[in-house]
Amino acid sequence: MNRKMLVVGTAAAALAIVLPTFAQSNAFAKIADAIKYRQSALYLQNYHLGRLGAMANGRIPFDPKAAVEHADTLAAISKLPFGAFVDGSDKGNTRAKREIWTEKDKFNAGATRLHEEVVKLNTAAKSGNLVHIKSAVGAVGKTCKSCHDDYQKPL
Ligand code: ASC
Repeated sequence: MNRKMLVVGTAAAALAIVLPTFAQSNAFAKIADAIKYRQSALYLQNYHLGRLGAMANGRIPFDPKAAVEHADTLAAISKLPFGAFVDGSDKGNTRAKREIWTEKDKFNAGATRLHEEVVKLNTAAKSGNLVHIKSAVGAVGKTCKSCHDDYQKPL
């Protein structure tokens, strides 16, 4: 490995460590950036949970290696949306309800529950047991739904 590769590699590694906490610092230049950020993070969660759900209910074949990758990605990203519900971001291109900001403790407790269930899903994926994965996918989905029921404006 030459010096340039080493520098690039080290910078990439540092970025990989810094990025997941970026949202926590609320360092958004514009409110619209925060809204886009959390919507993007939630889109990715929906994608990866959706692939696991499709394996769990037989819509796509069970691929144990892919299941672990999806579960690892979910574990890496499941805190990201919640640093982006910054003050003032109830207005704009968003379905977020005002109650997110007036019931912060309850909202944050839901975020914690999501992450806890995602950690269990990760363990289930690593067990390679589809029955365990199925039940863990359901538990994660329940935390999504509970928060959407309380805090997302209907379409
Ligand atoms: C998802 C997603 C949700 C939840 C919910 C579970 O993948 O986008 O909102 O799961 O549908 O009931």
